[in-house]
Amino acid sequence: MSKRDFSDLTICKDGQQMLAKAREDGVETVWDRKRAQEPHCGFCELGLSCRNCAMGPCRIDPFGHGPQRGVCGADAHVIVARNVGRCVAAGAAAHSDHGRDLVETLHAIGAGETGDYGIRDPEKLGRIAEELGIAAKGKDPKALAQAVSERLFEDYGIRRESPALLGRAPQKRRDLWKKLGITPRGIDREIVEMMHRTHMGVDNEPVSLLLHAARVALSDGWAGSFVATELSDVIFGTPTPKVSQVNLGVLKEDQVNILVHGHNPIVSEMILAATKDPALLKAAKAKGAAGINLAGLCCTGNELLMRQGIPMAGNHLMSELAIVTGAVDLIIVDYQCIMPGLVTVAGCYHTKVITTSPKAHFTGAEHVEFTLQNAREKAKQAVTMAIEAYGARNPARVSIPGSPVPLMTGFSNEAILGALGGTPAPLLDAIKAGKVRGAVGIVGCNNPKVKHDYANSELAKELIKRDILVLVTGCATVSTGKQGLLMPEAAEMAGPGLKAVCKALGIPPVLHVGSCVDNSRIIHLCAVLADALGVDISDLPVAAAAPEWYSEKAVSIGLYAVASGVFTVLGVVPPVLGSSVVAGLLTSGLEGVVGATFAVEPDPHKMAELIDARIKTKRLALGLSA
Ligand code: BF8
Ligand code: SF4
Repeated sequence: MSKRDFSDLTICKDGQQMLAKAREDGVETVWDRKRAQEPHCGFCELGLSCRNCAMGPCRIDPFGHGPQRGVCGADAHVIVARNVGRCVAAGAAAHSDHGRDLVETLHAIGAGETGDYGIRDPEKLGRIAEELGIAAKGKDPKALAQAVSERLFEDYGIRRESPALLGRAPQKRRDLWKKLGITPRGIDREIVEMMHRTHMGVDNEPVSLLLHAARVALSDGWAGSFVATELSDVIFGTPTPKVSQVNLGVLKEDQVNILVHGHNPIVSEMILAATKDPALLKAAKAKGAAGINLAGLCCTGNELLMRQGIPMAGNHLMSELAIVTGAVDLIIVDYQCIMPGLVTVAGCYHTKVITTSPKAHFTGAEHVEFTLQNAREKAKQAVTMAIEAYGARNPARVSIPGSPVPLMTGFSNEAILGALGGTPAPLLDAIKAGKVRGAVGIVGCNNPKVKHDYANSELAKELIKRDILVLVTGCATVSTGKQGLLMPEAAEMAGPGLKAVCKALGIPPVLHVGSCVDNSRIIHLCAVLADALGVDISDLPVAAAAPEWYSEKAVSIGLYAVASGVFTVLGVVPPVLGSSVVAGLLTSGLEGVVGATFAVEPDPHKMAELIDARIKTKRLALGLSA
């Protein structure tokens, strides 16, 4: 592949340079492996293959010439719906199990079982306690931590009518869920029930399967992810606006470079603390390094960026390329979205890979297990390993591309409402006046099937031009941040209304609201706006988009957005086209059931048109100008 071709793979200059270096260094990347897989299996792409039991595996012939039923008799619709169900269950499990780790952390703080973690936002803890019916006034934060965590533990398993924070959804929406029988009960319960239903011979009706998938997804969005977000704020601090930097240029040639990768701030926050340890800084200097530099990848990077302003080296598809710089001494991971290929790439350089979670071991990586009791000490051990690895760095193989781009971050709902004077009224006024015509969450990933960062950033540019405020989470943050869209100066790229609002508030037209579990912040904000207007979420001029999605978590997010009433556009076709019933329900039938659907559109410009049309319809229905 010539150098020029790399611009077909990614729009990022730092990415293109590192792809060229990977080629020179003989390193295989995700794009090479994707090519080796092509053509992908056509049955699987349509969702028409099943390996749920040992009478199979089975596949349905989409052209009608071959078998139309699996060995058990399941037809295309059942097979596709079961596959969607399992996909949502896996995504919801990932978010929610991450949330569970934070409940356990909060509980350990309350019980005095960890000296390494504490409560940085006791005020938010008090607010959540009151919301859960626990009197907070005058209570010791540790006692509150215990009471709140006990209640949130119950969201996972014990039979309850609904999760603790579901009351945040508008009453109309909750009534609808109740009517449809999809109010989530326990998080674990919904996920287990999906695994049960998709076992051979249980739920064999696609509509029933999809409704339960919605229930599972709602238990993610309004419970599992919500818990992860809210407790991360309590333990590590609620984000406030600040400026940081993004792209591979945040790596430093003369310093020990450590990357945190994965999702849970429980690990990355401890690494951050260890990088400031005077003894370790001294040790780094003794090795000839000017300091210890920490940067983030993917969602744990987002967590540190939002709260601590730690720079981002890149997103999902940049994780291997970061190592190709030859400047990364240590990459420390917890779980989710960490490609196993990372270990192989690291093996081509001096880079150490450390795994930390008992749930996520990688062959070829060193395992340093973090617990709530040893995290501080293990973080120091990891940083010491990074300093040692720095000594083995080969300067001749180091190439750090580009210079970092500034970005503004930290827009928690508290910060957004704070900037508006403590009430959503000014935002609603701007929406009513048509200055801000609507809001769209651009969420999620990169996928090597899509030109890296192109769809995420192009969609954001198109939307802000149309006076539509954009909120970003997850890997879309880095995509848009690298294009300069997360700085207040980007207001110049927005339409006249949005530009004026951004200038008045000193904010960018694309707001960074966090990691993927923080999409719960977006649906919460939707609920606040809907309540203030006295309408349901499905009446709002809002939408969601996942232009470059790849993960099962993204499917769960998309489905809880839709089930909450938010029109959601996907840029990558999900494996459902093998069933007209499932595809039809997801892209049109759900409208009459939950007031929103999915759409699939790979072209970001057409995607913007679809979203714009939706926003127009919703604005007119509210009696506002288009
Ligand atoms: O949870 S955006 S590639 S890193 S799945 Fe993964 Fe997608 Fe990135 Fe975070 Ni979210
Ligand atoms: Fe085949 Fe049915 Fe078994 Fe699936 S569950 S592998 S369709 S026999």
